[in-house]
Amino acid sequence: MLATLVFVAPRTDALGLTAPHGSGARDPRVATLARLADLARQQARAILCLGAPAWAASLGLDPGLSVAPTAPETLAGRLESRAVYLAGGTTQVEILQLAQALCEDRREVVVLDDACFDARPNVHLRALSTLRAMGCAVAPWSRLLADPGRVTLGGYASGDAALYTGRLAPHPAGSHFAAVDAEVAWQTALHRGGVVPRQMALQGEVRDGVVPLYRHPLDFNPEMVPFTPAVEALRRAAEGLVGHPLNHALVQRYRDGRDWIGEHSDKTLDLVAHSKIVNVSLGRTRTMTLRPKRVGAAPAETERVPMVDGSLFVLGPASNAAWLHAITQARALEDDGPRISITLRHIGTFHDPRTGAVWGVGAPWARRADALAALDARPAPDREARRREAERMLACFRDENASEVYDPERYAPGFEVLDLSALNVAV
Ligand SMILES: O=C(O)CCC(=O)C(=O)O
Repeated sequence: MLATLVFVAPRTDALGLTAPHGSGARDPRVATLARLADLARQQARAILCLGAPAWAASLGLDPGLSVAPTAPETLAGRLESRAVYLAGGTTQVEILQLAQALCEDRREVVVLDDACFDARPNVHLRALSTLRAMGCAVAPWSRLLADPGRVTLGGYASGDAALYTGRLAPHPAGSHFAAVDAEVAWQTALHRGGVVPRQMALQGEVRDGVVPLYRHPLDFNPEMVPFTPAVEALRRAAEGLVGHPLNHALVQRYRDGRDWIGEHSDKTLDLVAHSKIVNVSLGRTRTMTLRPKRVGAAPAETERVPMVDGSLFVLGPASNAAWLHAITQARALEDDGPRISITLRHIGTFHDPRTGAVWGVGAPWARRADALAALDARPAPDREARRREAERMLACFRDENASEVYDPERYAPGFEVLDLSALNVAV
């Protein structure tokens, strides 16, 4: 039997939760508990709710799962599974007694620390150290996502963003992370002359020497190579999930918990309209934050997605337009070892490095022949012209970060520069 998940709220006011589930207001702690309930249901875990039926109902759980937290020893005897996870509140004496009874029975008790709350943080911390001293383990709630089954945590951001687990076939040699890490030629990237705090590589569908071109705020794109075998297998799984081609992969390596990427929305200049973006995560869990661009959005509206090993995060066009995302530096709870992310996109702009032609959705010319004819008809743009074009492109990128509206027209009539290198004094 899969481990039991026990939601604890002997007194509903004890957790200091301000916005009950379904009230319309967002309280990130309620959202976390509701996600956890959703996850446990999908994993067919036994769920028990210690507290009032209204508390169970507020998490979207069957109020019938509610049990009064009396007689902890009897309750411990009724829980059949070897491992028991605790979420919600930890400070009530009945909970400490239940945990003690379970530990004495040599069960594995895991306190899901980032899904436990109390209106009085100091009391909460004291309860946590008591639970540790009893022999309870402490882990983030994303630990439950490590089970191999399929889970979908949907409804992030504007509603078209979701985290999927259990979608990848096992790698024949044991680890997708090790395979990708070994076959990718990692490079250092620069933005406005500064080193980007993570390693990068570019792979794509290279056809007859023509490459898909994705422009975003970087001084130079790493050299693009055709998909390597382990990346190709992941790309196919991601294509199966979203149901459209993904011809471009930005592969990034966060060397440890100090590497990060700042808040941004993905640039739509070169994306096929309305396509989805997929982030495959390998290795250590890191958190993606999602924050509404809306002016006046409350900090509490920020959502936190645990990007666990083997998960696929789908970012739909509505969420990309209205929300910013980032990978924050690791916090104490998170494991700060290396993580690889593979961001897969459907690119509609193409570049032929032999001729310099650029055509497609993000270029002034829709067709290759027209791009070539234009190149033949005029002298190559000088450095000042390229600088002006790169400056215009950067201004559009900034505008897209600030605007909640998906508007491909912001980039009209399109760009020929490949990157922002023309903005560098040294170039
Ligand atoms: O590492 C990740 O999962 C996020 C990458 C990302 O946001 C990007 O490349 O735009």
